[in-house]
Amino acid sequence: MDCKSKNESLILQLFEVSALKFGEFKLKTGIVSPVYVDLRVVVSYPSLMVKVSELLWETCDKLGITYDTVCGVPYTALPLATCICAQHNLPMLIRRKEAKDYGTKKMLEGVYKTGDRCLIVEDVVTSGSSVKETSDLLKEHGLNVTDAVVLLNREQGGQSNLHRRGINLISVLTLTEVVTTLFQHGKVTASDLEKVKEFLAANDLSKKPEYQNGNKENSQTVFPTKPKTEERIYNTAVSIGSSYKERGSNCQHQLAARIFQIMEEKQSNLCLSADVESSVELLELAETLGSAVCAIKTHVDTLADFSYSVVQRLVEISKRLNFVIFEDRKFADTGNTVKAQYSGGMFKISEWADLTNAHTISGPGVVQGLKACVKDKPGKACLLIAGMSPKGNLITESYTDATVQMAEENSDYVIGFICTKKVSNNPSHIHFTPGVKLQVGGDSLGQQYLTPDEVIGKRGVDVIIVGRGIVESENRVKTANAYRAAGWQAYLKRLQKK
Ligand code: 5BU
Repeated sequence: MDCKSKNESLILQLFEVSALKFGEFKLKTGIVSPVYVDLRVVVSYPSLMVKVSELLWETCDKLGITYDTVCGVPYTALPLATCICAQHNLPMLIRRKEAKDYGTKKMLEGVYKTGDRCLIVEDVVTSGSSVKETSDLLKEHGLNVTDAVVLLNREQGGQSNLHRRGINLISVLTLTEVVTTLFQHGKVTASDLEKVKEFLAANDLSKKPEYQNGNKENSQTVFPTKPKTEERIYNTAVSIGSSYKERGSNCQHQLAARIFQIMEEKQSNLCLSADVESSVELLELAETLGSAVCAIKTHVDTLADFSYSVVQRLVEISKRLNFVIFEDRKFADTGNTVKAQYSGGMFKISEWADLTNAHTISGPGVVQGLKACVKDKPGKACLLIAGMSPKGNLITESYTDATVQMAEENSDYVIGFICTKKVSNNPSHIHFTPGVKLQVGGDSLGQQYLTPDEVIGKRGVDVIIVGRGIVESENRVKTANAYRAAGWQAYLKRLQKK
């Protein structure tokens, strides 16, 4: 059975045993939630418990996560951790919630040594605070915690909250996947589906300071009564039509904020696509055009004479001339493979590229795999390919929508899109558009060009990516400045229209 059908069958079973309930649930605070998740019942169904624990283990295994020991967050995840460890012959630790009032008073039971890597196992993550508490205790005991695996991510900000603490959250299921699958199987109504989506949109706990540090994981008790509409997801005065400056000062991701800031400072929304075969030429382009651009995009695998020192020099120039390095690698494989491609081989892209990009065709594992390489590097990020410029490309509207959803679920690493028009209303998302020239047209191999005015002014994107329009021009400096001016004017005009 493939991963998708395994998840599907698990979701249906969880629904059958009433671990997932839909309707109106008045919670402790009097607030009404459209969904209630109670995975405690799983212990009463042994084959389901084994299935859940196998999926937790497999998900980590596919991503190549390594660890020396496992600890379940008490209490629901304790039996899950036990099954994983018994089945795969792994040592386990038990975290006590309360210290014993007799004997050793230990909060952590089991055998371990300082520096051991411990994988945390959890049933449901909302704000992430229970995982954080467990991680704090493990760290106090000298263990190293970098990854946590959860059966169900409620997509309410737990992932970003944990990422901020250096913990990579790996999830088997998301609430959106759960409710969508149940809808597809006729188990919940379209209205249930809509209510959950609206509810999620309105309840991102990563934006609420009390959930960033506190002990409020049981946030099933604090949902608001009224779901908000799509327009209200981004509950701030800043919209996608606001200035780069405003958007930059309101976005969470370090690299997104930096790109907005560079654009504003240099008055440039131009990304040079430095598509050349010689390292000398690449460095020359960076030296001569670096001050006119916000980013330089590379295809390092087209350099005939690649050596690692070239990218080291490029990094030095990028710091001096203040631009971002974007390796247009278009990762598209399994999580495990992209992880090796991003951090390894001769290119070691994750070491020097600030930004890279990925196709979403292979599902969320691609993002998880990439993210795993840079979890200690908050200045690294990725764009998802939500649209392409070439004629006849196979990207459909639903593919684009699913890609945007994937970006939302990975806001700790995904900061925007490659696209040909605005695809997201989230003001933190940066839209990068290739296939741009001062004259519309195309090449003989399917490339299609639109003007800066069209893509920035009319289609609402943020950054123009220009390659041959500059690289093949007679005077690269002059032409780059012409593109910079055209992109910036189109942006200013758009702001005025607002
Ligand atoms: P051009 O010379 O301006 O056509 O170069 C465009 C660059 O953008 C080139 O490096 C492409 O690989 C890249 N590109 C694109 O043109 N269209 C797409 O849809 C994507 C990337 Br994704």
